[in-house]
Amino acid sequence: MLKLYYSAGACALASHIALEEAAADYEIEHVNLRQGEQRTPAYLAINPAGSTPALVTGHGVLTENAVIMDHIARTHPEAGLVPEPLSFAWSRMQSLNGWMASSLHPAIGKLLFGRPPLEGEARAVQADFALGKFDIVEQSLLTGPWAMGDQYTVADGYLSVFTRWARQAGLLDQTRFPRLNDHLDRVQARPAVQRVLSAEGLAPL
Ligand SMILES: N[C@@H](CCC(=O)N[C@@H](CS)C(=O)NCC(=O)O)C(=O)O
Repeated sequence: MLKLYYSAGACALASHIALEEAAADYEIEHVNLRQGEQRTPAYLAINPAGSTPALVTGHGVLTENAVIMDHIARTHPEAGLVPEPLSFAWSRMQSLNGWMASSLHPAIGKLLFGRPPLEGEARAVQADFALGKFDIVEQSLLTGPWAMGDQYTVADGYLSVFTRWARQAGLLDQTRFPRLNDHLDRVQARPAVQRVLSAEGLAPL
């Protein structure tokens, strides 16, 4: 059985959604980031990087949402959570997931969860920077109805993590981001996503 280490509402939500959408055989274990559980020797033995998610598989541990989600999707092909593996569409989805991991996540993460918290001018500059990343998705990357067009893929659950954070912080303005708001509503309406949110003690926003 697969085992996902996650922190409620954090980016591991994307991998958790992929597991549930795939109807995978899995269990979850919470890592309390606020209490520093990600830095305990027990957790560092699982993921030396001290971050969530980590997925324990029969072959070893995988980290990084983009990799974990792709592994889940390709080992559960019947769920259809990625375009045809090794097709150009599959590579385009990987481009989007890689960009979210390297660009969107750090930008919104620093704005909302930076330590120490950003204030004043520094916060305003970071807000401009992060919301500019959402502009890119809104205007160019989100072809709709799903991130990759007609097919729901793991990229949709991943994108919803960051739009949830933005909406919760009052930053996902309906006028500026109509497509992102519509997309988040559509993701949160999926039964698998609702089960995952409930399992993490969260509700659709
Ligand atoms: N690129 C990584 C990012 C992992 C990451 O930064 N996770 C955060 C939660 S969203 C974490 O566990 N941070 C640990 C900490 O704050 O010490 C992924 O997508 O898996």
